[in-house]
Amino acid sequence: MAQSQAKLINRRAMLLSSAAAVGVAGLRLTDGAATPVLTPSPTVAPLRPAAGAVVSLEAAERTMALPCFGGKSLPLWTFDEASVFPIVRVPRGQALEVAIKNSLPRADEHITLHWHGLRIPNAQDGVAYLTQAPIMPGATGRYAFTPPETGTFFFHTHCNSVDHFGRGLVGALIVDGDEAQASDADLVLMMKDWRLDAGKSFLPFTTDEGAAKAGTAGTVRSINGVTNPVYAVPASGNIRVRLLNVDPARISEIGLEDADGAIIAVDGNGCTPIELGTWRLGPAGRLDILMRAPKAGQVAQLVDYFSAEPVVLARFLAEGPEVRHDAFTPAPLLTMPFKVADRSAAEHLDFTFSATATGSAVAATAAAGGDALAIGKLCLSKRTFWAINKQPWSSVDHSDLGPPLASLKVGRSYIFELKNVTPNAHPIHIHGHTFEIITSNLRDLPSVRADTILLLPKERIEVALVADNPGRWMFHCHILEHQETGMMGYVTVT
Ligand SMILES: [Cu+2]
Repeated sequence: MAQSQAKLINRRAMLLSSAAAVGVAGLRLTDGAATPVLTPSPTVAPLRPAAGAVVSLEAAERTMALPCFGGKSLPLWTFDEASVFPIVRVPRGQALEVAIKNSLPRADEHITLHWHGLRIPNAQDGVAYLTQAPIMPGATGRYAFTPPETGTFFFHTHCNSVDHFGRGLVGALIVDGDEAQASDADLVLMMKDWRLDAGKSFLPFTTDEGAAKAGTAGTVRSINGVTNPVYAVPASGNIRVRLLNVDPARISEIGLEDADGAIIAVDGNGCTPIELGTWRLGPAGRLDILMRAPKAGQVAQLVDYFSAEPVVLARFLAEGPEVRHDAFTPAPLLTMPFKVADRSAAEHLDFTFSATATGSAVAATAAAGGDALAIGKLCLSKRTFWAINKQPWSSVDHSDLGPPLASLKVGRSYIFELKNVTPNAHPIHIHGHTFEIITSNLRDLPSVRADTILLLPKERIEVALVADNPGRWMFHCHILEHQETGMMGYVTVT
C-alpha cells in the first residue's frame, strides 16, 4: 500500500527535480557520483502471504551487484532470489508458515531460522541444538507460528552468524496492525555495512582485534544495499521509518535533520511517542520513527551522529501535494497485551558480561596484529574472549550445551541486573521474551520494552520480565563476534 509510494530514486533525479533548486542546506554529498537508479528498491516489494499460504525461502549463494558495491558483483548469501533482504509482512493474527531450503554452497553448512524479537513457542525459535536439529545442506525446514504481537522484527540464521550476516543472509518480518492512525508511507530500512577491500572483494568478516574488542567494522555503509539512498515520500506526510540495525557490529546514534520525528516503537514494541533527539541503536536493535515529511521539494535526512563526522544514512525527498496540514502530534501505536512484571515480588538475578582472561590478553595485544580468527562453519569458535557470569559458551561443540545461566519458573517475574564490566558495548538479546527497561546507572532510559538492550561500557541496566514462555532460550550479545567467542548462554523457563 503506502510503501509503494516510497520508491527509491537516484541522486541525479533528485538534483534535477527540485532539491537543488531549493538549495539543500546541510546535505553532504561526499562522493560526487550519481547513485545508480534502483527501480524497484532491493526491498520495496514485500512478500505478503495470503492466509494459509506458505512462504518459500531458500538460503543460497547469489551473485548480486548492489549499488553500494560500486559496480562490482559479489557472491552474497540471501534468502530470496529477488532481493538481498526480503521482507515478509503479515497482519497480526495471521498464521505464518515458512519453508526454508538450505542450498548454501559449503559442505556441512547447516542452518536454522531464528525470528528475532518474536515471542513464539520455543520449538519455532530456530536455534540449532537448543530448540531443533539443524537443517542440513539440501534439506528443507519448516516454521509455523502466529506472531503474538505487531512490530518490526527480523529473521536470520543462528550459527556461523558472522559469516552469514557478512554475506547478507538476513530478512525482515513486519507484523502489521498497530496503527491507530494510518501513516502516509511505511519504509523498511535495513542498515548494514559490508566488508570490502579496495578491489571490492569481501574482506575477512572477523578479525582477532574486532572479536576481542568492539567487533570488526564494515568498510561500506548501506541502507537496503545502497549507500545514502534517496526515498521519495509524500510531502507533509506522516512517514513511518522502520530502521533495523542488521549489522554484525555497528553502533549508531540515530537522528533526523530537517524534519520532526518521534520514536513510536523500540524493538517493535509501541511506546508513548518520544520526541526524537538522538537514539543509540546497537546491533539487532530496531527503531520505528514517525517522521513528518517536509514540504514538497525539500529533503529530510536520517543521520548517524556516532562518529566524529555525522554520516547521512538516507534521505527523504518530499514530493506531491501536501497530505497533512495539522500540527505534528504522533499518535501512540496500539498497545499489545504484554504481561507486566510484578517488580515488588520479582526475583533478582545478576548477569555480568566480561572478557575472559584470554580476551583481555588479546585485546591488549591485538593492535600488534594477529591471525584472522577462524570461526568454524559448524559454529565452533577456536577462541574464547567473552563470558556471561564467568561462563563462556562452549568452545568445544555447540551440540554440548552445558548448564543454563539461570532457571526461571513459568509465570514468575524477574529483575535482571545486566552488568557490563568491559570497556566495550554489548547489545544483549533474549529470545522468546521482551524486557521492560527499568533503570541505568549511566543515563536516563525511557520506560520501553526491548528484546535487545545496548549495554554501554561499564553500564549496569536493570530490566524486568515475566517468564511466561516455557523452553530453553538463548541469551547473548548481538555483536556477532562476541556471541561466537563466548558471550552467549541460555536460560530455561519451566
Ligand atoms: Cu558484546
